[in-house]
Amino acid sequence: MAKGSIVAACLAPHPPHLVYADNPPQNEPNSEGGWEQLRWGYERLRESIKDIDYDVIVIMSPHWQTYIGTHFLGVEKFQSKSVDPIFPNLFRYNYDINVDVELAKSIHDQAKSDGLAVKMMENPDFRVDYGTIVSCHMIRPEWDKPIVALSSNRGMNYYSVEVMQEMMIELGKSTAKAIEESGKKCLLVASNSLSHRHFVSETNPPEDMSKEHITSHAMHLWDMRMIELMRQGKSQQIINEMPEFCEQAIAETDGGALTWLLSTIGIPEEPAKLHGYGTIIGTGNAIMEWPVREWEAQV
Ligand code: 2X7
Ligand code: FE2
Repeated sequence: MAKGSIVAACLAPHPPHLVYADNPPQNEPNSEGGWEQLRWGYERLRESIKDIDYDVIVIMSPHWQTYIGTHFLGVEKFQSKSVDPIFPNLFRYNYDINVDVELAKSIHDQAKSDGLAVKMMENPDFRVDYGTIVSCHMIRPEWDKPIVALSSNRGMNYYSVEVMQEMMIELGKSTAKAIEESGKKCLLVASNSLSHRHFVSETNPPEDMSKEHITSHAMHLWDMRMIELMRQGKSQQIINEMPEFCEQAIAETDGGALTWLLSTIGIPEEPAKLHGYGTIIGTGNAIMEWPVREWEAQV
């Protein structure tokens, strides 16, 4: 059997506003658009990966929070309605998700044998978090690929960003090993915003773009710094600066998804492509792609 591989890794933020603004049939509320900079960024990402053959999306979302280890969706199919707890006016989405339980179990087993705390989530009535749903929808609105979904272990809340990162770096190595042994081609996704300080009230209508901007200059500077580091291939420096970034920008990378993603693709020195950047209720969001398939073709 041929070795499995990662075709591309993506930073793919999940504010439900993006789905709301796109008006897909799965979502109940209707909008007049909005957040086009980011939605065009997702268009560019979809265009960039449209001719790539891959089997499965492997995603970690900070909105599925687990406090004892990392959990994996472990049921073949989830079908229900996801209502955003903070924005029920924007996101009431009917989802129908297929899970690659075989690959999920392989990553779980590898992580377990590498000494990490892990659990398969086998409750068929479990409600899939909106972070996973929004990022997958924006990347692949056809929903024709199965997913492997990993929870965000809140190591940072119990300990520190440093401990969280040590755990995510190990989990990334286990993920990479299991993918290679699976023989499958995977699209890897970290579902999170960058700076995460948001406004506390909503405009009317929510898609009024005359009111949308970053919450502060400091948040802007942090977002631009992180994007530049990604574009320059300085993954190790991103990991080194993560404690300050999480603390000062209240960054959503605190859930570990970006660190896990960088570790899974070997903390690359190759540059990431920026497909788009924009703010959503004041938070900073970048759509990035590490085109791993292109680096491997060069070797
Ligand atoms: O989950 C989110 C987010 N990360 C950023 C902004 C707005 C809503 O939801
Ligand atoms: Fe979020």
